[in-house]
Amino acid sequence: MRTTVGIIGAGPAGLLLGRLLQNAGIRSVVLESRDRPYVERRQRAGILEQGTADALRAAGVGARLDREGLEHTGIELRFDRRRHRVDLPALTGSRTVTVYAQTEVCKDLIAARLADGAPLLFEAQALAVEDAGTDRPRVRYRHRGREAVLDCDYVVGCDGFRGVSRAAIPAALTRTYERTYPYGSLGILADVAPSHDELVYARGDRGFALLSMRSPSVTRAYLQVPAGTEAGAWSHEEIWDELDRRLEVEDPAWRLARGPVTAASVTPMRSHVHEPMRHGRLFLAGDAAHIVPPTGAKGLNLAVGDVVTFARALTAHLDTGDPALLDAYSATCLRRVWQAERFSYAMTTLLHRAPGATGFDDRIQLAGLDRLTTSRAAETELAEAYTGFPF
Ligand code: RFL
Ligand code: PHB
Repeated sequence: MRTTVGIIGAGPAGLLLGRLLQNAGIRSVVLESRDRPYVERRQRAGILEQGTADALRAAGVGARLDREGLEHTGIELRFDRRRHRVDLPALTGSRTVTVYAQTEVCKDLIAARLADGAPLLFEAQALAVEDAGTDRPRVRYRHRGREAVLDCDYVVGCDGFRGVSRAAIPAALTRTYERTYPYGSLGILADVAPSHDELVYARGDRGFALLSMRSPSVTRAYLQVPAGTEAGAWSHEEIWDELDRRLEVEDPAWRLARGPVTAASVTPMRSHVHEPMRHGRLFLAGDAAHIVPPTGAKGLNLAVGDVVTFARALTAHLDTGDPALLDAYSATCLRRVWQAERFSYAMTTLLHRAPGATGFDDRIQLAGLDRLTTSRAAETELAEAYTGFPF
């Protein structure tokens, strides 16, 4: 098989890239190792930055997002039994975020691609990217038990943190930067209306808790847990009890509503950046190139920024013959990536309690949070980063 752009992975990065290229009249083939139900059900991100929601609308896949997405104009910070609301549009000149699950973004993009009749192969596992440094890169893959080759003009590795594309960039040309955090994140979904109408980020003496949502009737919540914790190690009762403790405030009117937990999983927390994000005609996008801890809600949004940048650059190159934007792809993306890395790290270390944290560490965190409630400059920095850096 031959195509212009071979896309490895049908997560949000690969699927949106396929859509953007389709809109620009550029042929592509998407290879995805899993089956469609798996890709459509995998529970992950839930917060879309302003720029991400706008990019989905501009790509023509915003209709259900506009009907069902929940636009949020603030987040709440909790610490020391106090609560503080951060008013996002007041601090950023109108920017907001939208609660719309990654599962729904993927469903919308898959439906659009299939309706267009554009090639999307499920259960097609890329085995290797070959000849990335030449003008005829190829993807070797296995589909329905048979090995095949996809000949491409360009390959974009959107195959996530555990994909194969990164390995096609020679180690001698590569630098990776990594930090693993000494805790994990236990996430649950529960069939109960969210107890607050905006997201709540809480720093407790026993660790971090986050109250989020997927819809007006589904709560999503996270707890900091010791690294290596298994999801089954906590009973549902224990999870609610711990959320209750960490979200506690002076306000007697506050109550955490409990309901049946329908999913629970633990994610290790790490920061990781692979540089460069390009080698010859192979480009990396999304989690294939960088990972952030979930605290800043940046992973999905970074993936969208990368593929918007790539689609613009390739379109300009094919239209005008000028490769300048393609040549700048890695540097352009990495600037934004490092801002998101910095913000996710700052949010994580501000709100999580490390094992062995001292009284001094606690006081520094509380002073940081207190600063956010008393300085418009500090709060503006948070609001700008949370609603997203420009693409
Ligand atoms: P994905 O979504 O991992 O998709 C990669 C796809 O590639 C496929 N694949 C292959 N296909 C073919 N051949 C191979 N050899 C392949 N190897 C892998 C995989 O099956 C998969 O379908 O990467 P992508 O597209 O870069 O998207 C990144 C996002 O998924 C990720 O950054 C976010 O989910 C991170 N994240 C969050 N991001 C946010 O912006 N806001 C959030 O609120 C947020 N919350 C989260 C999160 C991630 C979480 N977990 C589980 C990691 C909450 C959690 C719990
Ligand atoms: C989520 O709803 O999954 C979510 C929200 C905010 C975050 C991380 C995850 O910071």
